[in-house]
Amino acid sequence: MGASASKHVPKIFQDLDDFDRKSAVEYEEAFKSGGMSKLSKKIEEDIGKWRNVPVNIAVTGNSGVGKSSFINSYRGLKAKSEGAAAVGVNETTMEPTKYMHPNNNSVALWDLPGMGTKEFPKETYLEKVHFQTYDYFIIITATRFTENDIWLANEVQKLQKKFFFIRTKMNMDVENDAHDYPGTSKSDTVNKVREEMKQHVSKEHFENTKVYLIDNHFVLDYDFPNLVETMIKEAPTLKQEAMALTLTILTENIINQKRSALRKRILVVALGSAAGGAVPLPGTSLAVDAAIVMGEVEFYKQQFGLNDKSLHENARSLEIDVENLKERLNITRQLAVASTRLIATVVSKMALSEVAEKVTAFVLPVLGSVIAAGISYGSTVSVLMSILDECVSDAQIINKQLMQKMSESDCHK
Ligand SMILES: Nc1nc2c(ncn2[C@@H]2O[C@H](COP(=O)(O)OP(=O)(O)OP(=O)(O)O)[C@@H](O)[C@H]2O)c(=O)[nH]1
Ligand SMILES: [Mg+2]
Repeated sequence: MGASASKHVPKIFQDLDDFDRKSAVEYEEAFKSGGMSKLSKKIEEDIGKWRNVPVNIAVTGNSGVGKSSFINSYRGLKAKSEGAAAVGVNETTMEPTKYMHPNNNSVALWDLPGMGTKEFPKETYLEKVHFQTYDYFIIITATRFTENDIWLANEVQKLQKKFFFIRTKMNMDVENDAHDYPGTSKSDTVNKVREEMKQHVSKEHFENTKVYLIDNHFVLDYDFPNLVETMIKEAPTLKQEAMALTLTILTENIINQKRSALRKRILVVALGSAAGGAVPLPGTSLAVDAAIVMGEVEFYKQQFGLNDKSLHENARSLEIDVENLKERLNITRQLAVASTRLIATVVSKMALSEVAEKVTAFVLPVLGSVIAAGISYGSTVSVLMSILDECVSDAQIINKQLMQKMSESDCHK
């Protein structure tokens, strides 16, 4: 079966066609030369790599436009959260100020000092703020871009760096229009501002540059989701994974991006399944490495906003009881108190044995000796993939309900 198995890629691997054979060989070598302990060390290093990929986002714009608020929103923080950038305080930044993402020290947003001052004259501005360190420049306005904003966009472009034009405080425009011109809908205001901004930047020779209309207080609304998705899409592959796994803003696309990063990770994580750690799943012929499964399930819950803290926050946003929210989800209720027995109950409904066999057959040609030692590899992989999909589906349910709630409250404006 071995050789032919690699030709018939099981369905489960269809989105894993870049299953990295080169690193598979390295795992096999690590195991052969140093046994399970060397292999485990390598696995740990590899699955933690995304936390060491630096992503640096520079944020600029006039005073009061919402730079600090944007820095907080991107990091999933409220103004009053611990570690949040001070909002509404006129803080003159004298040097680039770094704000790290609470989930990942390697992802940072930088509040840049304004340019054109004595300390930061235009001529030396970019050098002084170390422009080469940033992956993106976020240029923010709450009205129209200033001469300095436009100058910066041009310079950043010349240096082959990426920038995004952002227009904040959309909710204020929507509310003002509805007050001043009763009957104006939210989309009327959005379309009007979009057209105004388009004409404004076209005059500055940015005909094809999108201006993202956002409101920092509503990250699932306006162009905020599209902005973060585009930032991920335009990053190099390694940074894409780091950004997707770091983000706490969950949109349908980000949930899918997280899913694909986590699926790839499963093949590596499960290599650590040691014969000694295998626990039989009652009612099935399978054994899984319980420690690995539990560890990953905790990670999924954190990634998809399914841990207690996030569930409470989401229930509050949906104006329902947290127990009621759990009722609406597929498995969270069971996994909230994850234990092997409960995991077994969850997965016993699924036809896993066949998948487990196929997984083992698929990797056997490259990872023969590792798999022989970790008898539960195939079932650990298939159990994790099933649980991952349940978590993805829960995250999508919550996301849909939040979106629906948002559109209902728009209708009542
Ligand atoms: N409605 C609304 N208010 C916002 C938005 N962004 C920021 N604000 C408010 O605008 C005020 C200024 O926001 P900050 O985030 O402190 O602005 P800043 O650009 O960091 O200001 P400086 O640090 O002084 O340059 C605060 O009261 C924020 O709550 C937004 O998108 N919508
Ligand atoms: Mg500020």
